[in-house]
Amino acid sequence: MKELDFLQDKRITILGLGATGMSCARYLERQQIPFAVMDSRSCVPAFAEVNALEQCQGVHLGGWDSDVIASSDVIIASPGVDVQQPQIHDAVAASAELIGDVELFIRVNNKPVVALTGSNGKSTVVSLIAHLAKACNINSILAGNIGVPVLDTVDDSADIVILELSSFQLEIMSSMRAEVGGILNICDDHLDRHKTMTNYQAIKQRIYGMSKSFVFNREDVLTYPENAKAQAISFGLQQGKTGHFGLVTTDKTYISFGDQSLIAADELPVAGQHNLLNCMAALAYGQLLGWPMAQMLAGLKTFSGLEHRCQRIESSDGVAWVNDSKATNVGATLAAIDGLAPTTNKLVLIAGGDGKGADFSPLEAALNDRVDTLITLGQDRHALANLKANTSVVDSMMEAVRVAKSEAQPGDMVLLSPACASIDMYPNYMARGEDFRRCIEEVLND
Ligand code: UMA
Ligand code: ADP
Repeated sequence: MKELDFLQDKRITILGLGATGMSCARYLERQQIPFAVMDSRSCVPAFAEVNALEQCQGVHLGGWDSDVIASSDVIIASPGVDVQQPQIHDAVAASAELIGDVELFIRVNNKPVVALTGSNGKSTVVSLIAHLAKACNINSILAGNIGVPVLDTVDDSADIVILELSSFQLEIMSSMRAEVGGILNICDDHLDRHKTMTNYQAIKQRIYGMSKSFVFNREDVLTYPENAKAQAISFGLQQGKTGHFGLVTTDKTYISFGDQSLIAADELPVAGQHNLLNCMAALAYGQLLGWPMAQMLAGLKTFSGLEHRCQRIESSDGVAWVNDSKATNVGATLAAIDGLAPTTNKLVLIAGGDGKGADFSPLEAALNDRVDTLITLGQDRHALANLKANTSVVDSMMEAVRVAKSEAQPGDMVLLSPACASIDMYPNYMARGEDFRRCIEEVLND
């Protein structure tokens, strides 16, 4: 680990006491560096744990304490904290240093890092990169937005750190020099926080300024890196030029590198075009890192995807019930509809939740052309229902599943792919997916 001089004798305030805030508090405790913590909520589950830490100099709950923020030398903000808030903005203007947990990690980390961002597919691709690393006998640590705060991951035997980065994390990072950095895609997301697509894209693009080589999506111009001199590998659904990944179709569809066919799509356990893109993106990382292609291709054949992402739920009624609760924006739901509609007879879609200020209109054509029945729930259910005639607007997941059951016959598919965050009804997308599974079980056993 590198020096911690930048934290010595500084007044440090951690904002947010969720997974990230607690990982920072535990880290500073291990380093014997004093800090204060703050949370907008007046009651936080981590209160007892943080209060018991020797280095914890104060726990401020129930809102921001402006005096404590104003007198901080270093502010460590959790990703969920909007750093444009006036108190934080003013403290930074008056010389406080604003960082996140990933920036702190990068400043003390000695291991090579690769980093990935994008609006959709991040967790799938970073997990795939870790899976390919294993297939190449490389020890990796997987952390970041995927749910494991970076400072909670200390593994001296690791050869490489694989970071999933959100826009919230990238916004307050500057020191990373990743071996490879990439953007999978950029679509409308988190605009309630970042306000404009231009701003959201600029924050995502920060990853290239902090990386030595790049991976980008040839078919999404918003992901193009500006620095044309760095080594870069692209991926896309069309055949790629020499040195780039794409698809070629001869007797069947293959992932290709230039004009060389590498692996047939039907040899992969994951379904849908979006997952072909995800496989290509992961291969591009491995290629830039010099990993052996034959071992990576063998690894691809044993990656079966992550929970709550286009995941089939076992049922005995002949209907394909698919849990895509992780589809928390319009782009993810479009990818799921495009990937799955061709594989089923009738498609019943359950969508809705907190739309985070997004424009739902890009869904309209897919809802009318590819979805047979639409059922909407959650805070933004009416906005979604307005896009398609005869939509069933419901008040609960149980009601959604009951309506879906009455609409679907054997050979049909019921897809939960909300295009929205879950926080209006659930603690997180996992809880929403589990509730979907529980409701299916109950309704099928009625
Ligand atoms: N809080 C405040 N004031 C605020 C906002 C939050 O006090 O204005 C407090 C909350 O009361 C709570 C704590 O901050 O006590 C929560 O912090 P947080 O929202 O940053 O959440 P963490 O538990 O630290 O989890 C974060 C990421 N959460 C967000 O970005 C919202 C997790 O990504 C990430 O896995 C984790 O760090 C580890 O790195 C989740 C996510 O939804 C999965 N990410 C978004 C996405 O994927 O679209 C970006
Ligand atoms: P993230 O971590 O970026 O949220 P995940 O891998 O968790 O991404 O996948 C979230 C959702 O995004 C999935 O449920 C799926 O519907 C959709 N998705 C996955 N890969 C892609 C992709 N390459 N392009 C568009 N959508 C995708």
